[in-house]
Amino acid sequence: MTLTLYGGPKTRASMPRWYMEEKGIPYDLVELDLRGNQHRQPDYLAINPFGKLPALVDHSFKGPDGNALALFESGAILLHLAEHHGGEIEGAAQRSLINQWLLFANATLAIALFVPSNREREFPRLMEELNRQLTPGKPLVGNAWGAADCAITAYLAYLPIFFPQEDLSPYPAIKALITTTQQRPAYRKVMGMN
Ligand SMILES: N[C@@H](CCC(=O)N[C@@H](CS)C(=O)NCC(=O)O)C(=O)O
Repeated sequence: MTLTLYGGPKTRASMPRWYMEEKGIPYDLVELDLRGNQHRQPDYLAINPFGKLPALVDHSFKGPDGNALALFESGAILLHLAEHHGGEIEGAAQRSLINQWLLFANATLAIALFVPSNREREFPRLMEELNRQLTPGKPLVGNAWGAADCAITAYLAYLPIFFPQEDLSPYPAIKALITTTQQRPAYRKVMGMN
C-alpha cells in the first residue's frame, strides 16, 4: 500500500483517516497503543521524532533521507493528501485557502475549544463567525467536501462529545453540520460509531 497512517482511537489521526475514507483513498492503518507507550518506541520515533499521532508514510515520495516520505502534524498530512491523493487542489489560491483553514482549525479553533483559559474568551466569538461562514451542504473551499471541511468539522463534531452541556442553539449552521456529519458513513466508521 502506498500510504500508511499511524494512529490510534480517539486521537487526531481520525482527521486524515476520515479524509481518506471519504475520498476512497486506500491506506494501511497502524494503530499504536498510547497507554502502552508504543508511540515512544524507537521504530515509531524514526517516523515522528516527537512521538505524537498521527503520522503518515507515503511510499510514492522520497524523504530527505532517501526513504519513503514521513510526515507528522495532522494539518500537514491533510494538505499533502489533498494535494497528492485527493485531487482537490486546482490552483495556488485554492491550496492557500485550504492551508488557511487547516491552520485555523489546528492553531486557533482547537485551542479555543480545548484550552480552558482560552475557551471563555474565544469560544463564543469564533463560534458566531463560523456559524456565519458555514452553509449546510456547501464546502468551505472549492466545489466538493475536502480537507478544510474535514479539519473544521472534526473539531466541531467533538463539541457534543466533550461538552455535552454546551448550548449550540445560537449556532444553527454548526448544529446542522454536526448532525449531518454524525450520519456520514465514513465518519461513523472512523469514530467507531457503527
Ligand atoms: N498538533 C498535532 C497534535 C498531535 C498530538 O498531540 N497528538 C496526541 C494524540 S491526539 C498524541 O500523540 N499524544 C500523545 C503524547 O503526546 O504523548 C497534530 O495535529 O498532529
